[in-house]
Amino acid sequence: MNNEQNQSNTPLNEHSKNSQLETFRVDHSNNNLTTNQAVQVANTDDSLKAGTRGPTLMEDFHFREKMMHFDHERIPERVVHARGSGAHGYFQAYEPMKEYTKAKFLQDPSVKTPVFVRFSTVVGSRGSADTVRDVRGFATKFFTEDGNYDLVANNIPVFFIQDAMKFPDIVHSIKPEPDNEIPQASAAHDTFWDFVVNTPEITHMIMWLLSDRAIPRSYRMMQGFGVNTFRFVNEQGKARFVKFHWKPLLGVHSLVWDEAQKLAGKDPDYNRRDLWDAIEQGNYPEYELGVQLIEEEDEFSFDFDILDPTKIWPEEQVPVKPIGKMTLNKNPDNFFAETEQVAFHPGHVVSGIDFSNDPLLQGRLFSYLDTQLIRLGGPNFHEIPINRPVAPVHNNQRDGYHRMTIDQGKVSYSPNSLQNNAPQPDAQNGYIHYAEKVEGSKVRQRSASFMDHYRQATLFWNSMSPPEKQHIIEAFHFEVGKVKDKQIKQRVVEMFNNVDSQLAHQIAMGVGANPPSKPGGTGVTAASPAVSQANTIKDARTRKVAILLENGFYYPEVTQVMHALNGVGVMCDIVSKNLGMLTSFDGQQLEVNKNYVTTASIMYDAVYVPGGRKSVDTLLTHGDARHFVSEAFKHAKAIGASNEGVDLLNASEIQGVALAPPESQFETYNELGVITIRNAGDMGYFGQEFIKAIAEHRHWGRLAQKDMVSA
Ligand code: HDD
Repeated sequence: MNNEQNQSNTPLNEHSKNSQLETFRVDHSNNNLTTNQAVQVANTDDSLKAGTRGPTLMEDFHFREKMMHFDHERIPERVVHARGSGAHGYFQAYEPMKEYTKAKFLQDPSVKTPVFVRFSTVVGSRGSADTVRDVRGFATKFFTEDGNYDLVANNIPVFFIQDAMKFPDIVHSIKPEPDNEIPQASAAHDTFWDFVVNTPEITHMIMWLLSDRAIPRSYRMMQGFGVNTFRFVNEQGKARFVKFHWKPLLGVHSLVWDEAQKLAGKDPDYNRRDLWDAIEQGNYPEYELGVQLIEEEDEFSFDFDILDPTKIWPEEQVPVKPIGKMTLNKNPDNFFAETEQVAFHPGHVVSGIDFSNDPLLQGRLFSYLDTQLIRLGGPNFHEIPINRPVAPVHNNQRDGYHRMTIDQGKVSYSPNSLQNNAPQPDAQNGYIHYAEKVEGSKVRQRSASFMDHYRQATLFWNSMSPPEKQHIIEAFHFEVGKVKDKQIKQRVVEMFNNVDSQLAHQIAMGVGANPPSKPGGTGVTAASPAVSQANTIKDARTRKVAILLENGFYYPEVTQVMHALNGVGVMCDIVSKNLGMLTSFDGQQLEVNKNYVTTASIMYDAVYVPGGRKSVDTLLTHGDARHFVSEAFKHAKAIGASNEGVDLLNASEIQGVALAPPESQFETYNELGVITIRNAGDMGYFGQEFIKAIAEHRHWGRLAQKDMVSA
């Protein structure tokens, strides 16, 4: 068992972790069945019995072993972030970061450091749906030559609470209620909102949680934030405060709430499947790592406390410096062995990265190690293959459940003379904690600089585009609308009146509460454009389009558009009433990928209806086809239709959009993300416009029209 990358003296590279894991992999595909003691098994269907109708015998060791193992297959799920999906990849720095940190993996742009990432939801249990409204976890383990570094991040840059002491309380309040264990994976219930109205520091986080950030379209299209303030320390011992950011190269994009809820039923694995499929297809997710840096001497130069985890450092004030890129290029071989058993810990740092006194971070430093003891069954979880560093491990820790390393020799203590005091601490290369000066009285108190709970919530609200604001209001209506206690609802209105009076009025209207009792707002008029998804990267790559077809379609038209879409990395599925082959009006065949019962518009980013009289006439008789288009329209998705295909749009609930009329000549109509053309032979321009509309992600200009659609 080779658990050390350096035993082979190969320099660390992209494959170091994979080579280590290879020594643990087992391929069962060409082998006979054995017991765990490697004894070949003759029959695994019938237990050993005294007579064919008699009792099972105790000596049936195969039965007992098989059943015993099965009985113990489950381990406790994570107390939070129970549901997740993992992927392998690598990280590459853009340039040496020597000036700021001595962390080795941030120095050499030619080195590819292996990583394992686990994305997760927070509240739901292991089998819950992916698309619930929740924070998403984004935890990365870097297998560096200096040991493991874990960046345990979320997709929202602030947190619910300021002090880790309150973590059990917030989690108890948001988890299903303890008497009946309802609701699953949801914040829309009394105990959570009871906690909210009694916890003013949560205000900023709630604004983010009720925004589109909490329903990401894909793990490949969401940001990651370290949230807590850390330190970078360079070779000279100079430290700076740092916050970490992951930015997806595909931009930051979200689902809409109606779609997210439907997906939770139709495809509870939506985000997991999306990540898995993208990697299988070679569409490797990429994220840029960035840092915000604040000089130690500027610690008090801001109108918020930089150690307060309920605050962002607005990017307009403290720019994000891109320092490297991560690519995820391999799916795990085994979910349990890798994704379930991976153990992250914000305290897994390497030389050059240190902590700050952020009181949330300080508490996290206890919780993550502690939780692995119950979850993974003992103190040797670092030996589980996925958790093993690729750098060598040498110390005097011994024994414990499931110890795998065979430590040689008599010495397991320090100091010793029998082994020349090995393994020895190294004052030069060892991790040195930043010698921050601290003094103070022992107090259970919060710093006065942590007491402004509303100003950044207003900043966030001010930064939202009109559709983003509308989504937040609708999210309040849903979440607080499900609260039974009237007094809590009223207190929500008063609480968010501290953020913005208009917002509070809107909340009150939807949840049956009274308008706020006093004037509201913080007086903050500034905005931070960086937090709005309206300003994100627009990219059509890896988007999915459904093409609605029946027999008698026009082959050149379909294939020309498909070719153009595939050419820019857009994926197409042919969707029809039945699976099998479809024949064009001139006898060409195309295979159907999905039928209406195995898919729905919610699984796609866009829909295209090609021409062909017979195909469209059949589509017009299918309620599912009309619903497909109407629902895509309601969810603000790009819609394309050519020639007779436009008739299906006319028969759907598409509202207030000028579609190409039957007599129009070769002209591409492009309105609110609905692209149509009639009497066209060459589909080139139509294709280009459709691709642009897909890249746009959603067409919020349709706000009023889409609300008329009953889908
Ligand atoms: Fe945490 C898991 C992220 C605050 C205690 N946390 C966990 C995971 C992520 C985060 C991504 C899942 C890791 C995985 O995939 O295995 N947590 C955060 C962020 C926080 C945060 C970004 C705010 C800055 N967490 C936080 C606090 C505490 C915890 C304040 C307790 C004091 N978190 C845990 C935990 C978990 C965990 C109980 C559950 C499973 C695990 O650690 O391994 O220890």
